[in-house]
Amino acid sequence: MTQPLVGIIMGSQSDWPTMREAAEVLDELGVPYEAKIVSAHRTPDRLWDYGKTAVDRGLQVIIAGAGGAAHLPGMMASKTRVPVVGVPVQTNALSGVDSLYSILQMPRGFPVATMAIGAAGAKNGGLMAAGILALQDPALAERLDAWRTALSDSIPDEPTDE
Ligand code: RP5
Repeated sequence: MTQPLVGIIMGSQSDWPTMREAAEVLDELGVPYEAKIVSAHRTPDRLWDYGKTAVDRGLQVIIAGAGGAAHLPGMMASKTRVPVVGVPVQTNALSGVDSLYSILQMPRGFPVATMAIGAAGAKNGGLMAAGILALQDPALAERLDAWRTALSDSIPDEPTDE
């Protein structure tokens, strides 16, 4: 089995439809990852263990998504020096602004790279992780460049009426 370089973690099964966007783009780019449910509130011991072992297990980026009182990315950043990319999951009550604010305003010293709310944020989280890994991996850098070019090429010059 290929050693995962990216850890995708999320607070709940209900976050998976959002966080799957990160997984899908990593699949497209051929980046090995793992996906786990790790909740700051419901499984704090699991969070602690994950953070404590992340470096030794060879993880190079962690993408952490959570909604509401979204403490997972920040708590993970407090537990490991592996860079943490935070994804605020959209919520029903406050549309994900609660998640965004919970993740964004980290105290000096323990950064989380916060993405946009929801699916776009999760996809960009995957791309951010790939970009970090591509700095040391020329083959991945080529695949990422090609992915970006294909996206640009898919944008039409002019709008149509459908
Ligand atoms: C957070 O609470 C999770 O990240 C999720 O976004 C939110 C709701 O979780 P469920 O009640 O759907 O399990 O911990």
